[in-house]
Amino acid sequence: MLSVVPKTEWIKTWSENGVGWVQLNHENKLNPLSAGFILAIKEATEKFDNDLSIGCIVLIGSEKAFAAGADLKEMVKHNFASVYETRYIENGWLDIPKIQTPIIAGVKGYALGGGCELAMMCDFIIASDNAKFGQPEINIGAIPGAGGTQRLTRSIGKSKAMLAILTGDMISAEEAEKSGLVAKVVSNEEFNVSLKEIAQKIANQSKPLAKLAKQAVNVAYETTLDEGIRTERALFYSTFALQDHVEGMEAFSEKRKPVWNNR
Ligand code: CO8
Repeated sequence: MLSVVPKTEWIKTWSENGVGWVQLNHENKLNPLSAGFILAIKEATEKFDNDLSIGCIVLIGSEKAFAAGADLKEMVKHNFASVYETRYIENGWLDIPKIQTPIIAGVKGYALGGGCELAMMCDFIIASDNAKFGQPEINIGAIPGAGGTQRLTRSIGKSKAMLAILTGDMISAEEAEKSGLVAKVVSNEEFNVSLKEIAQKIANQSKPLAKLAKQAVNVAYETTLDEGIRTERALFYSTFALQDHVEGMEAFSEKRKPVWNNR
């Protein structure tokens, strides 16, 4: 593996009330994803994942784009041997789905190619009404390579995924919400406030409970229904070992809001 230097200068991070914000802040507002950039994104998200005061991570881009795909100026220099030997879409890319903390993609503008794939690696997508999704790789001599053919198909079904991947056409925010790619579309004006509210609501939950719930939902993605139901049941039983389970039950009986101890 060749060493790649993380482009930390293209990442802005801050945290507020248990929400960790990671902004893709490339000098090109289309946020082209180079190997160093994705490594910096991985490092920033992992840092928040390892911070137990953080209950929700939000990945956002610029006003123009979440990310318009692989950095084509970098990709053009590659050949088969170099992508294979440098593990071009492994370093960083394979780590983001392993984040344990709930992670939201907040998409304004373009989420194309690797950008759409990065958004789909998050737990769900909140989109501005100006968002545009797509897997246009076929138009530049490739096919999706960071999970697009798999995650898009599971998300919107074979027919719509085929249409998008074989034509390379963009999917509007409205269509993305209708087909289930996006959890919610909000107007561009209300986007920041709505995204913050959703993230805050998740960050205010019991952190271990939110992580267990995320793990259980992800099993639905990765295995059969029988196996998923078995895993869910085991994870559900495990919540009874948490102080927060006792607190949630007591708060319900006492008709008050639970105070989470995150234990
Ligand atoms: N990479 C590098 N530079 C880019 C990219 C990109 N993906 N997209 C645009 N740029 C550059 C342009 O070359 C231009 O640079 P310059 O000013 O030096 O000429 C500048 O950004 C502005 O671009 P446009 O003038 O084209 O901006 P528009 O607002 O007119 O159009 C679009 C915006 C529609 C997003 C258009 O730029 C576009 O179609 N871009 C390409 C999108 C694309 O094909 N994405 C898929 C890439 S392939 C991929 O993602 C494979 C995923 C595999 C995993 C990733 C591994 C790292």
